[in-house]
Amino acid sequence: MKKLLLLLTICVIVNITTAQNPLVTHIYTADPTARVFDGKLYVYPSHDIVPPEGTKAPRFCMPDYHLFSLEGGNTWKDYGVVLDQNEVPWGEKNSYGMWAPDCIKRGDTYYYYYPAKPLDGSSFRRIGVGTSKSPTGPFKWEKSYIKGVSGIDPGLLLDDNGKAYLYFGGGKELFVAPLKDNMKEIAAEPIKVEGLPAGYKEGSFCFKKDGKYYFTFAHVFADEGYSIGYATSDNPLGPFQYQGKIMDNINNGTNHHSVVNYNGRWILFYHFWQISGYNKLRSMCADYMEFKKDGTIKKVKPTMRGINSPTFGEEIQVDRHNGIKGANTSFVSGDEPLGWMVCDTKMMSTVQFNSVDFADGSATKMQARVACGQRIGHFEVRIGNSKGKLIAKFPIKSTGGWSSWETIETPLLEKVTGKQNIVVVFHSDWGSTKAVNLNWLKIVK
Ligand code: FUB
Repeated sequence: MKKLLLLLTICVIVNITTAQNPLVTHIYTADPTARVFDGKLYVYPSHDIVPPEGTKAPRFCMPDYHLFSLEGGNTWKDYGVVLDQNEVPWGEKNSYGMWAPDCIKRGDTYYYYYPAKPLDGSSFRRIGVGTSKSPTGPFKWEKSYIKGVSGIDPGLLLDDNGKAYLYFGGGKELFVAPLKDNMKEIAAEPIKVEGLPAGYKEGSFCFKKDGKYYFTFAHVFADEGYSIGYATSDNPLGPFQYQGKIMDNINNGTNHHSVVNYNGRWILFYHFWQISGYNKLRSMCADYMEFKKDGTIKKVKPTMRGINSPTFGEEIQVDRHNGIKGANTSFVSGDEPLGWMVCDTKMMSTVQFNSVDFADGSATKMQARVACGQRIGHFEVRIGNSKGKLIAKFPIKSTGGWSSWETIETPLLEKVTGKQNIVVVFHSDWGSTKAVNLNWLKIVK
């Protein structure tokens, strides 16, 4: 754990990152609100940190917000800090309480909503807003919080008729209030979101599909940890009808989420704590979500593979696989950036990774990031399955040890176009338990 935390501290200076699930590994990110603005996918998460030495840390230690956009098919760009806790005009300094935010576009203005601990002590959290002409800021922060709103987890809905709604709260009840056109004041007193089941609730996120409002929320049933539930209505103010779960409890802890339609597919963003092993140091993830014909939502099972579709020059993190046989995955050893690798590879071990984007077929080479302490064997990359078309063959050579990493390169043996599932097949001596450690693959022009 200590080593991981150290690596994260070192890696925080890197502002471009590639990963499947979790989406980024250079900092901890939680409560991801995903939005598509002008066809581009952005994520507005909160930011967990290891409490600085000497800090009387709150339960969650959250000092600021970063924001991200998806560049290419697999690269998440980190724009750095958009708001620091000590820049909140009405906030208590060093409260480390910058919980789940949201951002929405109305007209040509972006509105960023965030909760913070108010200096006036009037509430556990108030909700503030900032405006910008760009989805990535800089935002101009309003001097005061939104009057009449007290609580956490702002979730915004902009309806087709231009009316906006602010959902918020955490506790037995959740609330909604219509916003004025200025988006900085409520147009009416908040009301309870009616029709939700009993139990602790938070993380409101409402979206509209086929004329129906889907109100989603993190929910704690008495006999179970956090799940993600949803309820539907014909009216953004409710009452709603509870429909069931979108995601089961995935290991006791919060499950703040959002839903977005990107490139024609629905995606559920959520968080988990697979890097730190600790549920106050979370990492944002995403998986595809599907609707049944009757408009209900199929439960989403969290995957390692996630949603990305790496293309030229982007890392194909094969350890975030769609299927593995005869091999394992573990944290990368040595001086590599934080992440996982495929290890314990043996004769005929395979690992499958779906949806690599070969685009127009202009890739000519494939690279592999490997560490190896022996000299026997090779590994192949095939299309579709372990007997599919062979597109690359990498000889196995010692790199000086199982934690000494090198990038090796081989020509692509076939022209491949479009999105393809690839399978890596390892060859070594029968009986040998380690052929090569594989961190990532890359297709290059
Ligand atoms: O991240 C801090 C809080 O935990 C969020 O505001 C809640 O939704 C939960 O995820």
